[in-house]
Amino acid sequence: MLTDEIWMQRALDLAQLGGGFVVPNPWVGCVVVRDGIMLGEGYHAHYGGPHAEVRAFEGIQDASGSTAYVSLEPCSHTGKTPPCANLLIKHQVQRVVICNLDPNPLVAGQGVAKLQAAGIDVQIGVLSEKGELINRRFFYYHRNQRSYITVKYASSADQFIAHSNGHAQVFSNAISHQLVHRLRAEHQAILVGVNTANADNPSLTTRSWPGNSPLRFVLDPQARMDDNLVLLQDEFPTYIFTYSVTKSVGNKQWIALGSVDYLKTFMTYCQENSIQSILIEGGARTIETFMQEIEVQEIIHIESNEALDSGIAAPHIDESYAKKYSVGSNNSWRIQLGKENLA
Ligand code: AOF
Ligand code: ZN
Repeated sequence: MLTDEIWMQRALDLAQLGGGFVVPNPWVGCVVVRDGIMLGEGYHAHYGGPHAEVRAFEGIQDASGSTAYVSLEPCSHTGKTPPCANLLIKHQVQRVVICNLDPNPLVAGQGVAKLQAAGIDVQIGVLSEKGELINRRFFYYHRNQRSYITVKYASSADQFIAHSNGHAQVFSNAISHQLVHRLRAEHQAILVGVNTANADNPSLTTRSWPGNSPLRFVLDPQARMDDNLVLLQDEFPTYIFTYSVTKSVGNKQWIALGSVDYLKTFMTYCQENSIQSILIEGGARTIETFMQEIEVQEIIHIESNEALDSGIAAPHIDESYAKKYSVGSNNSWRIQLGKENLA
């Protein structure tokens, strides 16, 4: 690896320490280096908190002539914190190395322009593929003005997702359970269909991984959700999307989308409300409807090594497109990547 790549890798590693706490912000890391010595480093640790650059420069007295490695273009807007580009200029950084440009229209090249106008040497694109991968949901949303959709489902070895009567069967082991909770923390919203809500009575919160809980969405065209479900009884907000019912009870909201183009109207609602990413957790009908009507960006299939013999069939999915986790007893598991996969 070249020197710039080594330091950028460090910035990317730091970025990911933001884990389940930064959504819908991107993961960003920053390392300040002079003469081969690291002067400071930091990362964006939680949504609403200081940006990576602020943390990296916190303890530095003199950064003049240094190089700042930032995994995302330094911001140029005054958001919850002042612009990071101004901070780098104030510290008399000589060179800024950036992994990816920030497609957020609030920034979108203006951070780079500010740095260059101040005479700073700017280099863009170091380890850009790695940065694209870790912030894929953030980038997709800002480039397409559309939510990034991840489908996750678990099945038996013979491709059933539940018993015939709709009762749930646990296919996951402790490790895949953690993976699911990590995915929840990394998405802005989680969605299930009404049949899954009524059959499983899920809470859809993040518990087995450090991070925030996603917003909870239920597709319930006919407003058939049972009143006594956790989703309607606990203290967290729930959004229920119907054809024609609009009401709210405490922080539970029913939103009418109409029966024509219901799912497309749902996607428009998400766009208008800046929902960056959605994790679809079932069931089979909801997943299949999404696969048929809406473009899905990522599929995660957790497959048990045990057969169920009968039950509700798993959605028909092109496995070459899915990331498959095979789980077994003793918490063993194996990751099988489809040909179009993200690592
Ligand atoms: C940076 N460094 O560490 C991050 C950046 O709401 P705010 O004020 O936190 O701004 C969020 C936006 O700032 C976010 O959408 C993205 O464009 C950029 N994130 N920029 O220079 C950071 N997290
Ligand atoms: Zn910033």
